[in-house]
Amino acid sequence: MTDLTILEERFQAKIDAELKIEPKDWMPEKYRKNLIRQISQHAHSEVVGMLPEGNWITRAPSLRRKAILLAKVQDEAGHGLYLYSAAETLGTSREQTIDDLLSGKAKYSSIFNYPTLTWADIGAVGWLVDGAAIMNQVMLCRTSYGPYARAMVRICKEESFHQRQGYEIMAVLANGTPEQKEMAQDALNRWWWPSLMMFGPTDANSPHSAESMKWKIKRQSNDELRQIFIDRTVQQAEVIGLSVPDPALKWNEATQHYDWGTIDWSEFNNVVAGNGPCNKERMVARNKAHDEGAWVREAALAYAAKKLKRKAA
Ligand code: FAQ
Repeated sequence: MTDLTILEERFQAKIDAELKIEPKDWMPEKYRKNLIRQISQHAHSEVVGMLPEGNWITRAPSLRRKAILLAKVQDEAGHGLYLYSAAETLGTSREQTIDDLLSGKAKYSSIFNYPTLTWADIGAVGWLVDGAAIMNQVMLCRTSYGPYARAMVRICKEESFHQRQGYEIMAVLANGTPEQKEMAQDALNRWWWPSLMMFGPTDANSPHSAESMKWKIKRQSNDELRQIFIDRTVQQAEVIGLSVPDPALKWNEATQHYDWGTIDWSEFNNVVAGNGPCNKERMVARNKAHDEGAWVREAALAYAAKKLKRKAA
């Protein structure tokens, strides 16, 4: 047995025993790279995800709604920061990770390339997008890498509040005037399928799943999580009198799950390839924010350098 095989076996034994892997522990290079990939994409999603909702902060229909939306968008920025920090513990620099986003090299969730056209879209994003995010992220609280798992505990608590505020917006609209109900239904129609795409390709077409499951980075598959999301969300739609835009949707007594239609994977691939309705707009907005924040980064660095100099003197 080579030294590398022994190290790999010990590593897998630790994972199998449900022990956490910490930054200074030995880990296979592929485990480290896979985690940097997933965590950084996740961080970028949180940060780009602020844009569709940020678009409505100045137009929220009441002071209460505005305060809630402001708090939610700030939470997403915080999630991005915890996640960038978690990625840094794996030996990547924050500058590099952010440069990869700004240059268009890095991925972020497909969902944030869709526009928020009406106030009901803010309800739909909270209900469906945060709803799908929680479904995906609760399992990540038990992911094998310690810093990621710990970051996810707090993130999930906040996402849960986000989901509820979105559902409440939808419930109020669905019980409002006929125009308001129509607006809520239209938002559900437009956000339903893109939300299902958030869970990623089918298990058969997911290149990372096998290793991620073996290393307990992921604990449930893309298809399993998508099905749980559908089962819960369809019932929530019924409660507020909205209908899910899928003619094939039907409760299956035998499986105790909903049967449902087919995702348009060509749309998913197109959005991920950079050709969704808002990909270009999102990148322009992120680059602009980064450029306009240059003076803050310079000032922070100058302050840190001054402090170090004083300490050394
Ligand atoms: N969009 O083999 P898999 C949020 C890529 S946060 C774009 O299945 P994996 C909070 C994937 O990266 C939302 N790309 O990959 C919020 C890979 O590409 P690569 C984000 C996608 O990693 C709410 C390739 O396809 N959540 O919403 C997508 O095992 C409201 C093959 O896929 C997370 O990031 C997609 N939807 O499984 C914020 C959670 N799906 O790297 C603001 C953490 C897949 O080979 C407002 N991430 N791809 O070039 C995960 O759980 C996983 O990374 C999955 C994908 C489940 C997303």
